[in-house]
Amino acid sequence: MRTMVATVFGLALAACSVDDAESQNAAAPGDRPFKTSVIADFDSPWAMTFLPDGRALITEKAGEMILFDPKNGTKIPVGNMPKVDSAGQGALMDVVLDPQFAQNKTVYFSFSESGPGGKGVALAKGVFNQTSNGETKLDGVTTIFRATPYVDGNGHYSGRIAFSPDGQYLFFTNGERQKFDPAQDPKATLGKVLRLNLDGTPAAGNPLAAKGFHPAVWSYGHRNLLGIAFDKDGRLWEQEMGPKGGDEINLIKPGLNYGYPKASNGDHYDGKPIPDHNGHDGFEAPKVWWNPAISPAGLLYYSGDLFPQWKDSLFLGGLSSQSLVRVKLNGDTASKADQWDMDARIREVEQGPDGALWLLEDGGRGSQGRLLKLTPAG
Ligand SMILES: [Ca+2]
Ligand SMILES: [Ca+2]
Repeated sequence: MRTMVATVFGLALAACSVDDAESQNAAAPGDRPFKTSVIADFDSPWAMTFLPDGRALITEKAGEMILFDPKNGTKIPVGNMPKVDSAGQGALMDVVLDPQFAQNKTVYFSFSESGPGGKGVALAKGVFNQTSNGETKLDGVTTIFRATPYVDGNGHYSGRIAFSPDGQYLFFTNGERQKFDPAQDPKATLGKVLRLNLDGTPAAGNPLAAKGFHPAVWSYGHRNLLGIAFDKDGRLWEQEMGPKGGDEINLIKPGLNYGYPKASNGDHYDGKPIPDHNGHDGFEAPKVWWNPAISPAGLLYYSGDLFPQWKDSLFLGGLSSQSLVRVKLNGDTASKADQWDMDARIREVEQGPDGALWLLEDGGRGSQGRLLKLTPAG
């Protein structure tokens, strides 16, 4: 009896939703499957991650890390953060939890700093500690890896972090610092995806070490790598802000050369052409690229249940495009799926404990730095 009622209801709902979908398509093309709630306001936020208890760590560009509780809106600054050089594109950048966080309370984060030779991006870790009076800090903060070399300028640091699915390795992105050629320089970590041990030392067995590359290098020929994420099958996906008309999604494989600045489907912003990828130039071509640019920021592999239609998708924020972008994966291939206008530069996309999508607006160019929560439209 119960089953029958459910079936009848199911049919009725299915009929309704077809009608609704058709009328909505006629009236409002591109209608979105989510509703957006404004949760909080931050000062140029850059990245976020959720703690197991549902609170979140959120980084702000100028160097503050904030412990935020979505249940009551409480914000507590996290103490002991290092000095950040946040000029230009510099920032306190990514923040991720150790996969064993429940046991070891370890937090990894990245930031730009001044040092010998100029500036560069660094990776650090510390132990989360909240005392009974609420005071919150990272204990034993240690910088465990620094890009090499440090150079002048304030651009293309990258600085995104991802753990391998087995929890044994840290993948860390170093941008080419708007210097172009370092992306092809074997000795520089600039313009590279790196694979590190959890103490920041280069992982043994990296694919190019025997060829004279810096021992941390996993792949090379990248520009400004602003997102990195593993999918459910252990593939490593990366997005990078390319030259004009050359923003990319890449499937990262060990030892491969992704071409920059020798090959790109875009061209230099000063108008100088760059040969397009052609499949037989020795460079790994992107799986998806955008022209005109979307200016991607952040990369999330969606694994939640709240939006079942989004299974096996990548999400990117769009800066210049002021959008949220979905890319559908299918094995080793990827294709553009959705691009929703968000009326603000989107810097970060994160998945919440219940499968909701959380976005951080950038603080620049009129955007307000808000934290947004996306849940299914009613
Ligand atoms: Ca994040
Ligand atoms: Ca080109």
